[in-house]
Amino acid sequence: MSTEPHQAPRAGGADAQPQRSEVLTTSQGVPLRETNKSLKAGPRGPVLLQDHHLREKITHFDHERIPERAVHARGAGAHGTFTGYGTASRLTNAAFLQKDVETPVFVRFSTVAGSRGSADTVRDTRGFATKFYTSEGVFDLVGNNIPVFFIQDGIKFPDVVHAVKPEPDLEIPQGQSAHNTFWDFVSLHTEAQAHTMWNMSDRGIPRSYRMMEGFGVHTFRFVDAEGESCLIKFHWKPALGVHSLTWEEALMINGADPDFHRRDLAAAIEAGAYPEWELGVQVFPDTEEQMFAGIDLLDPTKFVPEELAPVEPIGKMTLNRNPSNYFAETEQVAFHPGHLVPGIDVTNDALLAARLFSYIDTQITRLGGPNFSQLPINQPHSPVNDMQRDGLHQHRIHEGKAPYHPNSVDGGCPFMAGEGNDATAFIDVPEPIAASAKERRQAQSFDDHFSQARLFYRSLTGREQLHVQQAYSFELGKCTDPAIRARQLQALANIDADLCRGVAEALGLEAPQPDREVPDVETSAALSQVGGTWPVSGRSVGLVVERSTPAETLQRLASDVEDAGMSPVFVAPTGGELADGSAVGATFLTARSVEFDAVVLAAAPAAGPDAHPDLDGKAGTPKPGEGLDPRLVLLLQETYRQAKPIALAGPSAETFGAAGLPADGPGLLHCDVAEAIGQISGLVAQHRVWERFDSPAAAS
Ligand code: HDD
Repeated sequence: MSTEPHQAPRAGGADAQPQRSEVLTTSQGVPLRETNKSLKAGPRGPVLLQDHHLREKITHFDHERIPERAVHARGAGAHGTFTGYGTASRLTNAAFLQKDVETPVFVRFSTVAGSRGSADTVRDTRGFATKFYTSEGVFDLVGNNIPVFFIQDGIKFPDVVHAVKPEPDLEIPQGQSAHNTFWDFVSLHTEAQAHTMWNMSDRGIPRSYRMMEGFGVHTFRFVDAEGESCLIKFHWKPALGVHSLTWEEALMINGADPDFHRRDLAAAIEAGAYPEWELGVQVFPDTEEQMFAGIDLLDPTKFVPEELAPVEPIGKMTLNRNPSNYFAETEQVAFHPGHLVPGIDVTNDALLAARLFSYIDTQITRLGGPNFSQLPINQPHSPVNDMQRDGLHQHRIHEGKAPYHPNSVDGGCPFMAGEGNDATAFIDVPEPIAASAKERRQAQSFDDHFSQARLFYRSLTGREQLHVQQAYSFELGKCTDPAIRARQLQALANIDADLCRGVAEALGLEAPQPDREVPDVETSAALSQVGGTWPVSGRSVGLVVERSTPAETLQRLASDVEDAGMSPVFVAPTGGELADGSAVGATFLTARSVEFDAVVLAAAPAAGPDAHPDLDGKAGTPKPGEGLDPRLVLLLQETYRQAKPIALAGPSAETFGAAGLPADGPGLLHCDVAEAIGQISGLVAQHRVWERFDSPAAAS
């Protein structure tokens, strides 16, 4: 079964409008003879107002930009398919979750704080929003890569966003939380501490959108055909595992390739390494208390450890097509947590309530009116038969005379679901509302702001904990207000004494004592990213070669990398053609270590006259023809520092020493061309050579 597009002109489909070979016209379809010169009174005379083409062209250009999203402005999207496993059938009658039902999807990943042109690898939460074009209408799952949120009530959203966005006087810093106002807010408003802890961990700097989990955050409801309901939390699990950059990599990438995540997603899809996630749910009984294991399921600053409620897989998503036009698709896509389908309903989470209002409201400004769901990327693939009429940018030509219900003028059309037809309708769960006084107050079960931050921190390995400590030290080191630092240290003292001590030491301050009792926690092994092996699909391998590298070596290495599902990039001292006719993918000047998950040397070029002088000071200054090219030394040292595997497939084992690396360092291989990629991919599957971090020349 599949949900075919209905009535919508599909981006990239037959109605797409590429640059065509036909005659250039005005917007009114009038053919043009000239578009490069304006109409003037003589070749050097003034431009004439009557030049309609000039005015039309410039006017359209003047209005090409729309307001960027207030949050999540920077993003990347992709099309794909979701297939239901049928395992959710016992819990919900949502059609797209039934067995083998295929549903088209569009996903937009994003950072939260930065503006549309900001860098991809800043420390931040990532958005993970999925639009399912189901046979029963659009369902949007608008989640993040972190399962908890900063605030418990949507009325605080403008506050947290104003605090993290650039400070308003100078609009500094861009896409960063390392500044006074952010830490001022989270230290005063301690319910933000759990989310902040996740941000300071490696989850805040993902290796790739393809390697992130996604979370619906709120508790939702599933409802079956009999009206039985249960509470659920949505989880996306990436097939490639959850992996992160090191902080040093993130900083370097921000300069070397600010589009790193966007490029990585598109390149993997282009190479056929289609990213995949399994959708799963944690299931809880829909009791009156809506509590589970002492956790208030309506508190979005809390998550439920998987050890207490396992994630049950209910379907799989594959992203297999890049957008053909960024603006039309990725920019104009409009998500909304209120876009629900029969079988899925909301709960009384106060954060969700504000979202149900906010998203439709924001689209009206951003997309210029109430008809944004008529944009191709937002159109449901199921029939739309609403009674909304007119408004800015109305694209439909509605027929009939009676867009109201009930009516007799148009024969009573359209009818309600169930009135002589078999359409399934959205049913609101008839949840009893307890009689209570109106009040601006939070339940007591929302009061504990620290134990889940502690739970997360204590579940990490020592290496990951060190990263957290370094991240807090960096961010608070950028805070210039001593009172804010002191207040945040107090919050850390309540979370974990060792963490607090480490950060205090880095800041040159005294570690405070806890100022309250925080309930102790069971740790959750599922939260650590270290350990395990994962598919290497779409990983990038730098193959260092030179013009003289034999064609068979080039071909063997490239085909072995591709056969392993990874992407080869030939890196050579200069650009041009290689012995097998293929092109150099990156030169020593343009390539940077952070672009590769592993490096294999088929050659070890010596310093040449083209060595970049700026790098000579850093990497030694061999004379031309003597010693390794200093740019190669830099590439190898950085790759080593970031604990990524390096193989010598040709050059002698002394090459490691010549690059200043310990010959017996972990993850340094010396092998035949025929074995190199097999050995390398075994190490890439672990994401990093973790034991390398314990050796002196490595970063942490
Ligand atoms: Fe939000 C965008 C995720 C709370 C108001 N949000 C937005 C996007 C994601 C999230 C992924 C980008 C969608 C896209 O790619 O177009 N937001 C979340 C999550 C939240 C959350 C997981 C908490 C669990 N958001 C939240 C609250 C409010 C908003 C409490 C307001 C009361 N969010 C917005 C917004 C945005 C948005 C301002 C900006 C652009 C848009 O909606 O379409 O309305």
